Amino acid sequence: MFHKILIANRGEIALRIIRTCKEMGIKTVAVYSKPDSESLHVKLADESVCIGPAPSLSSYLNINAIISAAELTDAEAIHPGYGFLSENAQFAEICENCGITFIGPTAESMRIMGDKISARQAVIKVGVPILPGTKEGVHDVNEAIKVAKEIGFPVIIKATAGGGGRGMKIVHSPAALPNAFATARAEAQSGFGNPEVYIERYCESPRHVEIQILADKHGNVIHLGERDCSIQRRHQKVIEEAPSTVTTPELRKAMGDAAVAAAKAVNYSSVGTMEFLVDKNNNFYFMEMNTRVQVEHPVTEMVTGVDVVKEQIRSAYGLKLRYTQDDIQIKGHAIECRINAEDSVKFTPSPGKITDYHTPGGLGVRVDSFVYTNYSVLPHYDSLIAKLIVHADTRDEAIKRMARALDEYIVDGIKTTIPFHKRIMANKDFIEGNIDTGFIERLVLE
Ligand code: MV4
Repeated sequence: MFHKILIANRGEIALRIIRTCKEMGIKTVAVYSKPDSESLHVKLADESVCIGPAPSLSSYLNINAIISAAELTDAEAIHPGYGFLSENAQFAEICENCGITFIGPTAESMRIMGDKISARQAVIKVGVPILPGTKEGVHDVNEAIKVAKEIGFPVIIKATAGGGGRGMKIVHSPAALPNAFATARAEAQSGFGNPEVYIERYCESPRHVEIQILADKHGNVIHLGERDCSIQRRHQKVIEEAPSTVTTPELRKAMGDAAVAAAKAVNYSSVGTMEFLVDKNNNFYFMEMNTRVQVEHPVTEMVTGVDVVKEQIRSAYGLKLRYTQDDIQIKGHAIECRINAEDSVKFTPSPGKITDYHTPGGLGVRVDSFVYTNYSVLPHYDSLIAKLIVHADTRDEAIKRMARALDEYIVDGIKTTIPFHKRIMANKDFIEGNIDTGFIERLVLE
């Protein structure tokens, strides 16, 4: 196994990775920006290297500084976490060229899945269902109107180089298309450096259901069931749960088989996630693949007992998968609430010093965080300060356990989204499992 891994990230995910490394007997190197010197990931790692000033471009995205830190400390592998360099194929390539293992898939798999049109083409070949849409990029407005009429309105315009919902345009009529098409192309250019867009049939009020997969470098792929991430606000997930209230064993098997086939289609190795939309009739459609460990991976860990980060490291080292599909059983129900340093009504950032901090505990409660009393939440980075995860036998018990844990949680000195989560745990539609991607918008209007 690796002797030493460098973690090219900060915050809760850096701690999450360090914890698994410790259990595997692997030494860890933290990298940090100047204002992060007091962060827990620096204190918990065996060694640490400062890689630059506060702005991410100069530190956590600074490839030269990170590779230098790995060479300086003799780290054999780099774990990118999520965000930052985690889906940067060029970074993966540079690591490999320097003799450092990138803990993730190959640069080639990342490139295919990073381009949404090539991802669609790759999965269509193996029979994975997708929404009707264009097979190539759409380059002029007359062509856009022609294909939109063939698909049928409403349609959605998406950036080929996009992902995560940014820059999408929903179009309800031919008259609205020219404007939407021009705006989508301009936003794709400014957001992703590539103006190309494609068009799909728009699916109204879907569920966002994603399948976690595990793949080794020997062609073995299994899935760990689904997560329902329908509770989102402006394409930021707020609550995730496993299993989904829509999945029957049959639907889980169909989606799981599709996810495994899609992974095999791009020779995928490492952990990854296939994102699907599920419509009101329980039809599912492939949207995109995330080629990294995700924020919400703990809910899958709680219901399967599999340490996703440990399997990712083992896979990167070249070990064969030690589970077969039949070994994976979904047990109970898990929910994760993302606790952000934000105003819980306006969602504006609320950085600053945490004057008092107390985490909930008890049976079935897990807190993945990096903050402590007197820690100052920095304004430079993501506002996620903690993930509160609960596990129980049933969904009803998990909701009650989450409400209880949220009541115990004390974070003084800054505003957090804890009050917003308490509201959701008491919401009738949430309790009944009546959720789709429009849930929060309806709740905020109440
Ligand atoms: C869609 C869609 C409906 N129809 N595609 C958002 C994240 C990205 N991975 C895919 N997303 C969506 N793609 C089709 N053809 C709905 C979403 C979607 C969404 C759209 C508008 C507002 C909020 C949303 C939340 C989740 C998913």
